[in-house]
Amino acid sequence: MNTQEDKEGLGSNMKIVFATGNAHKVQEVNDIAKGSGIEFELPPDGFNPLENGLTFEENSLIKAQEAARISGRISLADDSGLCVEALNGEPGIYSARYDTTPQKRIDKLLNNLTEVANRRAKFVCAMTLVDKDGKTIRQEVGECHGKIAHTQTGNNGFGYDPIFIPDGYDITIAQMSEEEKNTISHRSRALRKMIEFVNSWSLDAQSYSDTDNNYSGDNFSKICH
Ligand code: ITT
Repeated sequence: MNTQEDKEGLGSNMKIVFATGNAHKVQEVNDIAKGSGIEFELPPDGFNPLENGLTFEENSLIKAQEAARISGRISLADDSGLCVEALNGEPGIYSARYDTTPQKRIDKLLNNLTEVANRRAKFVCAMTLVDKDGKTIRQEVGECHGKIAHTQTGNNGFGYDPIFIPDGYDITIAQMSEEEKNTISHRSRALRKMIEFVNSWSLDAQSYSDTDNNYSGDNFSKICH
């Protein structure tokens, strides 16, 4: 039988704090992680990170460290957004702050692309896993490429899903089932790499160095860039 420590550490049936205030993200990552032995939980009350990083990677580290600080547990964060080629990558890391409501953000983006022929865009998701002291264990990035539709369609998903048509499709993500979104999304691409890493990693005291801010050893050769 697993002890509480087993369940909340890294091993089979582990529970990891998912550092977000966006409940939809937690639902998505738990759907993607089904069958992996990992379950994600919202952080405790009081999770309010100051997202003042300049990249998706920096902001995901800030969120993961804040969740670890208030929970005292291993935490994973996702910072994500939509980068539009014709807008020089905007809204990018400011996707959640582009305007005051999800509908206004969609309207603003479509307005900014009126009569713009180049509709190329990509969703980006950077994930950072930190230990209970906030030290980086691993970073992974996932992308989903596509284009911005001329009008919004569909009710599934969240955020900019109603105006994003992934490559190889002629429907928006908001017209897809959750299962379909999870086969191609930026979040699923980053998370699958993270799960593969976590499941292949046995926490080895020998491979942990207290003197630097990262883990060392063979399993950690590709750690946080
Ligand atoms: P947390 O910071 O608490 O995680 P958030 O929603 O503010 O929640 P981000 O700072 O990572 O998350 O901002 C991501 C924004 O990018 C999100 O609010 C959406 O507007 C957009 N976005 C990210 N992933 C998306 C997805 O899968 N589908 C549609 N829009 C997405």
